[in-house]
Amino acid sequence: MRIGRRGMMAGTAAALVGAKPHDTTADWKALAEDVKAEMAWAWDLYKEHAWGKDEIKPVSGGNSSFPLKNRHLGLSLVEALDTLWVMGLDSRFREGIDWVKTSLDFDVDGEVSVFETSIRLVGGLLSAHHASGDRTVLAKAKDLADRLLPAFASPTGMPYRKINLRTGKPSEPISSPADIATYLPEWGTLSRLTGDMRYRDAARKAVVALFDRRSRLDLVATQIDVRSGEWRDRRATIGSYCDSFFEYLWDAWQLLGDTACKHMYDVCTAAILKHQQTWKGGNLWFADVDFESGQVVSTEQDELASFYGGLLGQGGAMKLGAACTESWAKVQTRFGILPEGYDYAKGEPTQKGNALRPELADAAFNLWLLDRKPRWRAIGRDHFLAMKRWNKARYGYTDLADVTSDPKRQADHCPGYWWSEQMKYYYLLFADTPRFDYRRNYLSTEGNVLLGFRHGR
Ligand code: DMJ
Repeated sequence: MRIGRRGMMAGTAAALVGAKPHDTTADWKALAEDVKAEMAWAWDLYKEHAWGKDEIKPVSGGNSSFPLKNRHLGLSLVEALDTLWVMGLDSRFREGIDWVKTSLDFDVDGEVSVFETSIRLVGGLLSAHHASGDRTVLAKAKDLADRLLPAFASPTGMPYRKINLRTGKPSEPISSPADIATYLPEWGTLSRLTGDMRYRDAARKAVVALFDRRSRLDLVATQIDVRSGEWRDRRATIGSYCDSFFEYLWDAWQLLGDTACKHMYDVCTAAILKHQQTWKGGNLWFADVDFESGQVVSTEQDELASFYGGLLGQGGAMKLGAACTESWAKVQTRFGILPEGYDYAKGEPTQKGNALRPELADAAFNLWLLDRKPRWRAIGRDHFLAMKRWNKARYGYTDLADVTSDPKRQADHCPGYWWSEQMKYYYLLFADTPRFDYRRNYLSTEGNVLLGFRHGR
């Protein structure tokens, strides 16, 4: 049964989630079919109202551009491709691939974020190539990476934050660990597929340059000048600005067998556990601290930090990873949808919106891949059901302006990662699909599958 919009808006905070949090039973196959049906529904609306645009506005039916200003690169379409394929939505996948081959053109006089463009578009095209085997799609990924590559020509080897796609002129030298060091899995894959090692080498040099500038406590802060290598901020966090730096140290080891990255991951993780790990009321959190003294500077957590339990689990710290994910799952149970910011010391949201985020589902999926405990599936189920209840709008799924209001207030934006991340995590968690190798796989920070698709099924 589909609940009507009016029905979705009714109800109290206590009744937000579709099933009791610790109930780990469900008809998983039926849930997987439901996820797939929602994906098909959203794709068809995107096709009708925003085809080739970056992002649909799910409430008004308009569109918005990202990562360029006022020019579109079909971001949502590219991000959706491997999700469509793994769900078996083959005709939709083919129409998306056809659009990429005939209409996607990166020769645009405009500035993009190097990091966002790489994880979303280079990564999206590489996973679409993995799904389709189509060399034209790979050529598009290479063309885009070639346009981003000049950003790495700084005195330190750490990339500028932005670059003009046509002229190759870099800009914005003040950058963050996430912007600097979230490339190796995609760019290493591109090097492997093309035989051109420049991508991997540039990405690797940037990682090492950043790691070498860590403090004596082995912590990194959020802002650094890529020209001088001088830090411009002192706050160490596992959240926004730093999150995927840690993730890609582990991932470069996992996907590329890079032992130096494994070492860097171990060093960074030991420092985080020593200086940032905080227990409050039995819940595990990670304080923001001064990167040189270790003093706590903030007890606010970004929602983005809720991915971290999955990473800890992957790195071998399963108990801590599970505890971290359970801390966030309690916040999910309390608000239905996680707020963008949450202060664990006060037990209050600090930013009441939610940008249709996938991180808790990401952590649940990663933990489930490791130990197959039904609890992680249940967290993913609750994430999905709450999203269906609160984020569904006339033209697709939208972000929320306030998760604490009753009813929750919708905004009007569907970010590209929605197509690549949570819809895929839910489906893979519930479906047991033969198209995916559940033992040997790799999903990027954007959920792009760079290893693990099984063809002929
Ligand atoms: C995604 O673009 C990636 O996961 C990134 O690393 C940080 N988070 C967003 C989605 O919230």
